[in-house]
Amino acid sequence: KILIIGACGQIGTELTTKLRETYGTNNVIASDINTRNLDLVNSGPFEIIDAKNFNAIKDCCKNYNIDTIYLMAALLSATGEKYPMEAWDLNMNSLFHVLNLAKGGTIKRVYWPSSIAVFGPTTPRENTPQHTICEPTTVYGITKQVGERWCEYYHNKYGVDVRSLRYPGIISYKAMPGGGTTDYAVEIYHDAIIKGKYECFLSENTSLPMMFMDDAIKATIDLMEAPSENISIRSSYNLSALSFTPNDVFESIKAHMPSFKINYKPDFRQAIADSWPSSIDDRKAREDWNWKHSYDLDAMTEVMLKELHNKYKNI
Ligand code: VAH
Repeated sequence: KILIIGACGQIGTELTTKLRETYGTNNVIASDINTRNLDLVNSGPFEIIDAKNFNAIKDCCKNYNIDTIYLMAALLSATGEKYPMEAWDLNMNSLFHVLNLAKGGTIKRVYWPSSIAVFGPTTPRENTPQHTICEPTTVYGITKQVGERWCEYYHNKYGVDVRSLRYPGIISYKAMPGGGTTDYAVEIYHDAIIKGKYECFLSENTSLPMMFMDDAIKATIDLMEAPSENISIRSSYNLSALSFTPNDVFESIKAHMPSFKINYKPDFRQAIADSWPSSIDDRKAREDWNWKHSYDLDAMTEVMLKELHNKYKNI
C-alpha cells in the first residue's frame, strides 16, 4: 500500500488522484498536516500526519501496512526564504524519517521530489547537464541539493530504493502552488479569467524550465514503476518539458483572450529565478526509463483556460 505525505499540496493533490485511479482508492493513504483540501480528505483514506514526526509516520505505515511512500511535503523556494529554519527542519527531517523507515525494511520504495532549485548562478544555464555544478542560493535549493546526496547515500550504503526527479516549475488548475518562484505561471491563468489582467512578479524575459502537471505526474509514476536495474541516477533525475518566459505565456493566453493585459513588477523572487537554469538536459531520464513530455505551451494554455473557465463560471 502507498502513503502520500503532503497529499493536499499542488502536486500531492493530483498525485493522490492518479495513484488511486491506478492502484485503487483503498491502497493509497493520503496524509497532510491539516485538512485544507476537503475534496481530497473525503475521497479516500486520509490521516493527519506531521511530516516532521517520525513516530506518526511509522505508526501510520504499521497500521496500513504501507510499503511505498511518496514524500511530497516541503516549504518551497519563496516561502523558504521567509522561514529558512522551518524550511530546513521540514524538508530535511521528513526525508530522514522516510529514509530511515526504508533502511529498517518497513518501506520498500520511496519517492522524493527534488527541483531545478538545486542549480545556482554558477551552473551552466542552457541545457543544464545531469552532472554539473550545484551552488544553490536558496534554502529550499540547499535542502534539495543535500537531500539528493542523502538519497544516493542511503541507496549505496543501505540499498534503499529511493527515486527522485528534479521538477521544473509545474502548472496545474486543480490546486494552487504553495509559495514557489514559478507560481506566476499558474496565477496568470487564474487572473486572465478573473481580472482580464495580470501583474507579474518576474520580468517578461525570464525563461524558466516548466511542465504541465499531467506530464509531471506521468513522469513520477513512470519512474516509480521502472525496474530498479534501469535506474542509473540515485540522486535525482533532470526532467524537462518546456521553457518559457512570462511574455510567452502572455502571448499564448492572448491568442484566446485578445483583451488580456499584463504588467511586470519584479519582486524578491526575480533574484531566485535569475539563479536557476533556463533549460534542462534530461537525456538520462529519456534513456533510462523512456521519459517524454506531451504538453507544449499552447496545449497547456488550452487546457488551463478551458478548465478554469469551467471552475469560475460556477462561482
Ligand atoms: C518553486 N515550484 O518555485 C517550486 C519549484 C522549480 C521550482 O521547486 O520553488
